[in-house]
Amino acid sequence: MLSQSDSPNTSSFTITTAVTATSPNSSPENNPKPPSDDDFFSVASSSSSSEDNHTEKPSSPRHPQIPVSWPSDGNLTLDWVMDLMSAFDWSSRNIRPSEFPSVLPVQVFDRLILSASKILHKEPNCVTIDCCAGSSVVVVGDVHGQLHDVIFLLRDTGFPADNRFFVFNGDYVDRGAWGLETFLLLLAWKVFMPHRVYLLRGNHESKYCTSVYGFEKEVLAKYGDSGKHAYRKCLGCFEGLPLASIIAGHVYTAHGGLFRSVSITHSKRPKGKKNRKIIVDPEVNSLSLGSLEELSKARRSVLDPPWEGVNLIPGDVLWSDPSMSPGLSPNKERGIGLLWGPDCTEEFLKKSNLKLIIRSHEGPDAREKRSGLAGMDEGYTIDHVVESGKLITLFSAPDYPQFQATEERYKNKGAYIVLEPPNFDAPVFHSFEAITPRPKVNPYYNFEDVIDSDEELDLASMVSTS
Ligand SMILES: [Mn+2]
Repeated sequence: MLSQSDSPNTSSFTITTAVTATSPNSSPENNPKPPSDDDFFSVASSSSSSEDNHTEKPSSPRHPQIPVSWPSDGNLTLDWVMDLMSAFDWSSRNIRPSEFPSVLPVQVFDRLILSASKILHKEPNCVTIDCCAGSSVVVVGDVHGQLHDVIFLLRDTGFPADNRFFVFNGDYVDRGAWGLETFLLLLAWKVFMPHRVYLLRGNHESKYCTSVYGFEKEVLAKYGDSGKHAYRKCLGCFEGLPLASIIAGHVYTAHGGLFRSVSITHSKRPKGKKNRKIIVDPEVNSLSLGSLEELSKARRSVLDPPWEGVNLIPGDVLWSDPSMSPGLSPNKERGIGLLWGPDCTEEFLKKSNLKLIIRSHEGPDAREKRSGLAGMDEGYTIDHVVESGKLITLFSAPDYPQFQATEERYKNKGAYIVLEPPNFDAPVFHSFEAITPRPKVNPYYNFEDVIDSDEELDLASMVSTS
């Protein structure tokens, strides 16, 4: 039903190309030619010959307007955002990563990141989305640098608009090869429509994860001499991302999910200076569920959310997972965050007067190892059904992970959720398949050695950075 080739929204790309053709500064001489003397992108040009049903013909046959320049009046427009999307789609298929500055010069990157950071840092930890009767809200889970799938999703559901809100649940970067383009595209939407597009933080929007799962190396490869500067700017922006949202007073969304109360948890453990890893509070009995009021007071502006000390709410919100066993307990698999049972889902919904929790954070690889919880084949699962409502996990990266050491792939679909008036609490699920084949590109991390699904992180290495 959601086949890419005949999506009704495909025509929106006409806008892009039309605008591109009339943009000022159009100068084909500025455009680097695709390298003809090597086969780095050979797959991109031959992709249309594949017999795969889900193959998409290159969606931007026309050369986009590059380099992208910052609007002279400093105000982003719909045309500008569409042009940026078109430029990223084109560059991902036609030029080398090291030529990225010829598409988005670092000066323009700086302006975009600065504009977005200013907006994001001012938002509260938990953003409130009050939508009117004629509006819908699209909720999106992990996308992990899979640019072409994100573009498909946006076209499929319809772009952000006055009557269409978006809440992204984090994990924009890492693993996939186009985390930079994905993150910047979403930042552009945020800057253009700050009260329609909401970008929440995922656990991968951190210094630790991006140094292990590829985003840092990706930025260094794409921005060369300016790479360290660009990476630092991204980290600064990550720190500003809010942690959670409340939609229409009925729906709570966050990347990992629920979190502990910090008011009564006093850990008296000695600080593990040189100690190795995984130090979770052994006083399980002291764990109790946190409130939205406590969430609003947490200090989220940290490069890596701490897993010990007093500022534990950000780490819980970004890293926790649901469980089928009742109660709250330390998330030993992850080494940070919590596991929470159906009773906690009920308690949180009831005391916050909510109907639905939509969280993300678990892909097909993570779910393969979770007994009692459903697999991620369709891009979503309904994990808890309790008296007050439901808990849903939403994952929006199809055919994940992009780079995988084993022959056998999960072939999972991604999904997004649409919430409609009047109550916005009856989720409509849309599953979609990956845009394949992906442009040929090298990974930015050693995917054969890096463990799956963020388990057993070497948390001690975060000490010096957080
Ligand atoms: Mn995650």
